[in-house]
Parts: sequence; structure tokens; C-alpha cells
Amino acid sequence: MKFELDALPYSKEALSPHLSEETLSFHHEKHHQAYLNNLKNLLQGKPEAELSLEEIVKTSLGAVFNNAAQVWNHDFYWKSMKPQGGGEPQGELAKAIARDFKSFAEFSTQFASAATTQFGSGWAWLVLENGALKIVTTSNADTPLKHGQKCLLTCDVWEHAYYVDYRNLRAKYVETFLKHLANWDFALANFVSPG
Ligand code: MN3
Repeated sequence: MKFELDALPYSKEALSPHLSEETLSFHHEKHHQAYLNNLKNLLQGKPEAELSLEEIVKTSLGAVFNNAAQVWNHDFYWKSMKPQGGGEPQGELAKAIARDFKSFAEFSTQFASAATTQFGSGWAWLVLENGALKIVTTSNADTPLKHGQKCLLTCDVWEHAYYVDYRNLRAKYVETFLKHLANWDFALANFVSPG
């Protein structure tokens, strides 16, 4: 894998006022970068360094897994948001959400509840497993990618994701994520992609 951080898919100011430039700077340039630096140090001179990031996440344990998964999870999180995001998904994903959650409103309620009640650091996800959509949460660095689930969308609920802008109010951050940030085009592209 290449040990270089991908640029954000938008400018650091682009998600303001919902997520500030300060939050995106620290989150991307300090937190995300630190996971990548740690992984680079852990894998220096080892054959695993030649694997793709996804392969490392799927096959590693311990510190290598924690740092590799956090690099992957954050790449996925940045793409899970966009300026003027939120709203509702379109096309096949809209139909599947109606099928598996009864309605988008019901999906939103369940996603917000899962993200808000995830104890401590972690992630809330919309995943596809055996043809059905599911909301799951993972702790710390854990990721559905490790458990054979296809990731469609994620919200980072580590405090570093929201504390600058929302202080302790995780529920407000999650509500804003759904209302103004969620990138349903990305989720739909993941949903319809093969594999
Ligand atoms: Mn984070």
C-alpha cells in the first residue's frame, strides 16, 4: 500500500458550519495522519507493507489492525459526507431502505439511536449483509469490512469527530450528519457496485 494520506474529497471549509475547518484539519491532518504514520512504522520492512490497505485490514490483528482499520474507516468516512449532503437516498437504495426499514424516517431514527448510544469510541454504519441492509455499530477501530459486511455509509462517533463543534452533544452531531452531511450518492454507488 502507499503510505500517503488521500486528500479530503472537498475543501476543509466545505462542510462548515456543520463541521468546522478546525475539526476537519485536526481530524484529517492529525488523527487520520497519525494512524497512517503508526501503520507505516509498524509495517516497515515487513512483507505485509506490500498488501493493499483492505487486505491488511482483513488479515491483521492487534496494533496493525487498529491502525490499518482506522486509516480505512476514515477514508470511508470522508466520502460518506459531502457539502449540501443529507436529504434522502435515491434509486435502488431508496427502495431497499423502504423494504428493510419500512421508511427513510424509520431508518434515520434507528441510525441516530445506534450512533448516539454506541458506548465510548466507535462508528455507526449502514451495511449490506446477505442482501439486506443493516445498521451496525463498531467499537474503537473495528470495522464491518472485517466481518464480511459491505459498507455503504459511516458516521465517526469518536469524540474527536465532533467535540470542537458540538462539545458533548453527540446526538446533535449525528442529527446534523443525517440532515446536512450524509453523502447518499456515495452510499448508492457502494450499494450497486459488484463485490
Ligand atoms: Mn475519527
